[in-house]
Amino acid sequence: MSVILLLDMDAFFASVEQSANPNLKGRPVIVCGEGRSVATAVSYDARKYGIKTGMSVQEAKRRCASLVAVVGNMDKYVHASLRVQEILISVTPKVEVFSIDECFCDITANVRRGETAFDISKKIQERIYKELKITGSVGISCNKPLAKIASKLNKPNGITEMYPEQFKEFSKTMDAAKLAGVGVGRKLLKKLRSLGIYTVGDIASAKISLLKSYFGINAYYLKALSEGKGDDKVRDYTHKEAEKSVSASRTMPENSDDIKVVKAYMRMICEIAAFRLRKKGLKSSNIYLGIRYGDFSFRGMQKQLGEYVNDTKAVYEICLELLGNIYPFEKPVRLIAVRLGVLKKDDGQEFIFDSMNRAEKFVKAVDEINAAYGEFVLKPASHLIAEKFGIQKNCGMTEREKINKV
Ligand code: TTP
Ligand code: MG
Repeated sequence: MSVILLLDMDAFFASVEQSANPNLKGRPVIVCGEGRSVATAVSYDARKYGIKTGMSVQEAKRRCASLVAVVGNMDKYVHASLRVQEILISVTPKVEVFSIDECFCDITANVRRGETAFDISKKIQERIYKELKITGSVGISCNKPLAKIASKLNKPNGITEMYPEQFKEFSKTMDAAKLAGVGVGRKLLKKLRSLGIYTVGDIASAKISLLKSYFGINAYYLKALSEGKGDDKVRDYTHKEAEKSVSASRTMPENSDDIKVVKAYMRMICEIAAFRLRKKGLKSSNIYLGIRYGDFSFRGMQKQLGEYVNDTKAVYEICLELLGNIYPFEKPVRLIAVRLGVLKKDDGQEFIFDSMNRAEKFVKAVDEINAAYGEFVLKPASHLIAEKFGIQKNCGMTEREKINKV
C-alpha cells in the first residue's frame, strides 16, 4: 500500500503577505487585485467575519471595518511556492506539484525505512515554518483523492491521516460537498441532492445503475471515490519551475481603431491562449490584456478572478471588460496580447469525476476537432469577421484545405 501526502498551504497568498509584513500578523487580511477587485486569499482571522474567496473587496470591507486589503504580488507567491517545493524534494523525489500551494508526495519509501507519516509531516511543517513563517495542512492516505480530502479536515496547520477504513466510517455522515476539491463540482452536487443523495455514504450505497443513468461513465469514478478508492500515482518532480502563465499575442496586419476589428482579433487571441491552457490541463485566475498602439506605446491591464477558468468565453468576456478601460482608443491598435496567469491544474481533468455540463462538453468537442485538424477549424462567428478583414492568417488559423476536411 502506498502512503501519499498532500500539503496545502493555509490562506497561502495572505500568509505570504503576513510573513513579509509583521504589521499584518494577527490582523484580518485579504489579497486582491488592483481597482474594483475580489478577494483571492482570505486570512483565517478574516474568515471569522464570513469573508470568502471571490467576495468583492467592497463587501469584505463592509463585513470587517479593520480588514487590510493587500494588492497581490505573484512573484512573491511563486518564490514561496518554490521554496516549499524544495523542502518537499529534500524528503522524497516523488513530489507532484498540483497547484501553486498544493503538492502530493509519495512517502511510501520513507515510511518503509521506519519513520511514521505523522512525524514526516510534522517535520515538513516545522521546516516550512522555520524558513518561511507560514503554515500548511497535511492530509495522509493511501491515494491522492483521500489525501486531498483529509488535508481540508483540520485547517489551518493540521495533520490528518485518513485511510479507507476511517473514511468508510466517516463518509456515512460526510457531506458530499466535501468532495469539491476532487472534481465533484457544484452542478454534480446539485444533481446528487436532487436525487436525495446528500452524504458520501449515500453515494456509496446508491445503485450504480442509478448513478450511471445520470452521470454516465463518471458514475464509476464517483462510486470508487465514495468507497475511498483512487489514483495513487505521484509523478516524479520534473519541472524546475512551476509554469507561471500561458500567453498568446499577435501583431495585426494593419493598425486599427475599429472596435469590431479589435474585438474579433482579441477573440481569436483569447481562443489561442485558452486552448493552450486547456491542452496543458490548466485553469487560470489572473487575466492580463496588453495593447500596443501604432506608435509603440503600451497599455497593460489585468484582472484577478475569484475562480479559475479555461474556457474561451470566460477569458474573452474579461478581456472585453479590460478593453473597456481604454475604449474609445486614443490611437490605432497594433498588437494584442493575452496572458493567463495564477494557474492550477484542472481538478476535473485530474480526477474526471465531474460530469461536464453542455458548455464544457462543447468546448471539449471543439478542442478535440481543432487538435485533430489544426487550430480554428471550428470557430465562433467573430472569427468570420476576422476572416473578412483578412487577419486570420496571423492568428494561426488553419489553411483552407484543412477547413475543407471537416
Ligand atoms: P487555495 O489553497 O484554494 O486557498 P488558500 O490557500 O488561500 O486557503 P486554504 O487555507 O483554504 O487552502 O488557493 C491557494 C492560493 O491560490 C490562494 O491563496 C490564492 C490563489 N487563488 C486565486 O488566485 N484565485 C482563486 O480563485 C483561489 C481559490 C485561489
Ligand atoms: Mg491553500
